[in-house]
Amino acid sequence: IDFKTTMASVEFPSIFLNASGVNCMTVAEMDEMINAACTGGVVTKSATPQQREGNPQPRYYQLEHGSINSMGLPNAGFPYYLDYVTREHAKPTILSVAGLQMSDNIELLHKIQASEYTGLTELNLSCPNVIGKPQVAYDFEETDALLAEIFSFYTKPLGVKLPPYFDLVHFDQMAAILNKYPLTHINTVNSVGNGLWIDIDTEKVVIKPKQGFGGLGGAMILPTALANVRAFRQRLNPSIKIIGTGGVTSGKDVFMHLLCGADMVSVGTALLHEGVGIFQRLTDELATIMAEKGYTSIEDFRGKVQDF
Ligand code: RRO
Repeated sequence: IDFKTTMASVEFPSIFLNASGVNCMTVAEMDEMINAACTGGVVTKSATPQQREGNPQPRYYQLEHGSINSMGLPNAGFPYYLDYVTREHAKPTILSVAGLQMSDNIELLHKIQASEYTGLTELNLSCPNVIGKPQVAYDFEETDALLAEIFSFYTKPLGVKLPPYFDLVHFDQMAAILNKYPLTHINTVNSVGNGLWIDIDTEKVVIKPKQGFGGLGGAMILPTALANVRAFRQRLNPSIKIIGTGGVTSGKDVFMHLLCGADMVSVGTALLHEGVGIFQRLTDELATIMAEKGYTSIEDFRGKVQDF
């Protein structure tokens, strides 16, 4: 079975990507994603203008059915990631960027526009963990104004990383905004922001930053991720592709993301726990499900989830 896919004229050898933040902080980690079997390419850690250490440790904790993190955007700085994606690689790259304020986002995109890089960029509008900074994409007016300003000068392929939404009206409102702009894709969902977990022996929260509040990932967020993929696929222009992110641990989960309309699928928490070998396993499991159902191509079922 052929799992090649094209997004914004970029040809990916497989539908699988890392979720930004996992296995993509350093050149060695990004190379490992590119060189691993069955990956489509690599998404960089979200880059800020300057290098950052991030929040105090411990800032990641594995839960029974997922994870909680408040990393706080540790990254090697925008020039490091721009340099990486501008070099030749065996598979495509997606440059993830995250301004700490609106002026940063504009400045980063001006730099990409002026650079040699012609590949995909993804603007992270949904980091839940920078102390004192709300998730941009929960402010609809601000998101609209930011995209209007960006597309007044930006002509390269650009997508956005979105936080999960939980109300159908919010899907309507955000899709109406996104449909005004020539976005290549959305990536949905970022972690479910500001969850909390407690160790009952110590009676303490399990991560240090933000009094224990952090973004949830992994199996526990799969239903939220599927809902966001489907809701946006039903509302967005067909030209805006969807990277489905959230809760993937098996080929079944990938199959559900694709049924909801995902064009590509990315893996965060499960990649962190299992390593890049997970992409071969997911590919084999997906191929088995497809063979059982008589599907020979993803197009046979993509976006074709049926109502009850
Ligand atoms: O670095 C982080 O704390 C982080 C980011 Br930028 C993000 O977008 N999502 C997340 O769960 N953690």
